[in-house]
Amino acid sequence: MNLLQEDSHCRTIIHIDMDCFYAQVEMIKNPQLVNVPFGVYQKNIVVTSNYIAREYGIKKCMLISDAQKLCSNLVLVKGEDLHDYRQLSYKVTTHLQSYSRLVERLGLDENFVDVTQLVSEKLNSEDTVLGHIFGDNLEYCECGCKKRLTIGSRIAQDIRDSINKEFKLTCCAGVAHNKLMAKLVGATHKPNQQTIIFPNNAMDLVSSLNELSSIPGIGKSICECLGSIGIKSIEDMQNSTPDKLKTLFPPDKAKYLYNLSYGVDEAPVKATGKPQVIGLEDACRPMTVEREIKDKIEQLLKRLMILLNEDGRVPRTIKLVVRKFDKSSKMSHRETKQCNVNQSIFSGVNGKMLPEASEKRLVKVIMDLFIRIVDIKKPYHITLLGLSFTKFLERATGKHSIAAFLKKDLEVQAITSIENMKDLSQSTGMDLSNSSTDLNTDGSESELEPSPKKKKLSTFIARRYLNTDCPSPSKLNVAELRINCEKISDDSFHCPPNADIEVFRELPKDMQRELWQNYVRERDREERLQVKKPRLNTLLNYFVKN
Ligand code: DCP
Ligand code: MG
Ligand code: MG
Repeated sequence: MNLLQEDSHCRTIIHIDMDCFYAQVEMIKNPQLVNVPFGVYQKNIVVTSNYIAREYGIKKCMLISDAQKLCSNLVLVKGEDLHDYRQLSYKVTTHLQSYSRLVERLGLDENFVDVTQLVSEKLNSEDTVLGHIFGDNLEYCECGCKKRLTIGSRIAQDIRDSINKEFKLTCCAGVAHNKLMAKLVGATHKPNQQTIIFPNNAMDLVSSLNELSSIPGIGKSICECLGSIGIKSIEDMQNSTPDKLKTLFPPDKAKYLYNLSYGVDEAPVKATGKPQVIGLEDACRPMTVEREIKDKIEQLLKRLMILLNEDGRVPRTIKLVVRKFDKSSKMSHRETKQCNVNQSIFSGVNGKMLPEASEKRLVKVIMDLFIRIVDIKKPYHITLLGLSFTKFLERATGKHSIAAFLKKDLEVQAITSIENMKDLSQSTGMDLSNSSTDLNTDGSESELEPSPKKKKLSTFIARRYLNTDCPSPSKLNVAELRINCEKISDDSFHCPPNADIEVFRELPKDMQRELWQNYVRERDREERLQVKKPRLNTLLNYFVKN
């Protein structure tokens, strides 16, 4: 089987890796570090260092003591709080999303960007390569990949320039027709450089690696498995067969791994959005009384609100993690519970702070979760508490936006449902209509999703407008939407399907029209997409359209 024939060159992928990422962030925070050798450490390990320190031979993940032997005047900066690294990391990813909606994060400092669409729009532009070219095989393929990748190299330069301008960060880029090649080739010239590889040199690049584990996607445990059937090097793998690998891995995985050894990688760049969870946890000396727990929760909540504020979305769920220490068995045990939170809690957020009353409500919600995990009538020893928010809505923009209007409507509904429950929830902001998280008997986490009810109009529209995680119209069945459409007046607009007609009727006429028109626009677009190959949407397109 000639696997290389399966290797399509139609994509253009750029891999971006920030230079000495944590160190760069520290240099932005403290410019005095720029001209001295310094390392960022966690516990007793230097996790990275600036490039001046690397000239002394300091490598990532060296023991501090070893690093100091190499460079006696090494400055050390603690890097255990990842907050600033994470913050800049997401900013970079968001920035990259203006080049393509297909941006995939890999760790904190790397992103794959599939710029195939952008390249196709620039096919008439200048085509001399920017940056280094890997390999010396000049037998170019006829499929047009040479031109596409060349344009990709110019986009990579543009991306790197813009990252530098926007964030004062330097990075490396690799340009290739697949993710594997883009990542590998980007690392061939560092720092602050970029390299392109054409497919005819892919085998040379793979073969230049020292060991199997240097291939991204082949980690330690896979290497151990492969070793058990005598595959110890990249060459061994190339001389093996997918059938042989199938004795260890499922067929798809076997083929995927085998292909990697030939530089073939069909894996798509998967768009990664914002994180699904924003959370933090703190280990602590054993806490045994409720007051200590409450203090800790208040501290955690304050820090969590800073992260939430930076993220900009509104969470629908809060989760508490508790680690209990059992004195008799000397064992620790983690338990998690979550519940929905009323959106209204976040409506008056001022900067990073929750209004005092909202904070109290939220702390009460969390303490209620705690009491559901820990029997406070009996002695307990809590050695870790964690808090996280999940299931987000985008925050409404503009006071008078439809989103803001509908968000208010959401709150009214939530409050109504709490009032109907007439108990605990009123003071706490817990939305009891969906708080039935039960601890499994084994103590493991259980996350109950809301039952798939018909969506309320407010939810439906708010999600549409707030651009959140609801199924996109593309995932809805267009025919079904049509059938469910209900005409509400003699005007030419209707209630969008799957929506609550009662609430829709309450909306001002111009909003009804706008909502209907939006729905029709989406529906028509959807139909067009079914016959046409999808046109990639850039973030810019999205905003222009909306
Ligand atoms: N990191 C870590 N533990 C590791 C490796 C890295 O905490 N074992 C952190 C520190 C790095 C960041 O992740 O700054 C990104 O990892 P990279 O491997 O990309 O390393 P750098 O960006 O620091 O350096 P380079 O310029 O080689 O990319
Ligand atoms: Mg890096
Ligand atoms: Mg990296």
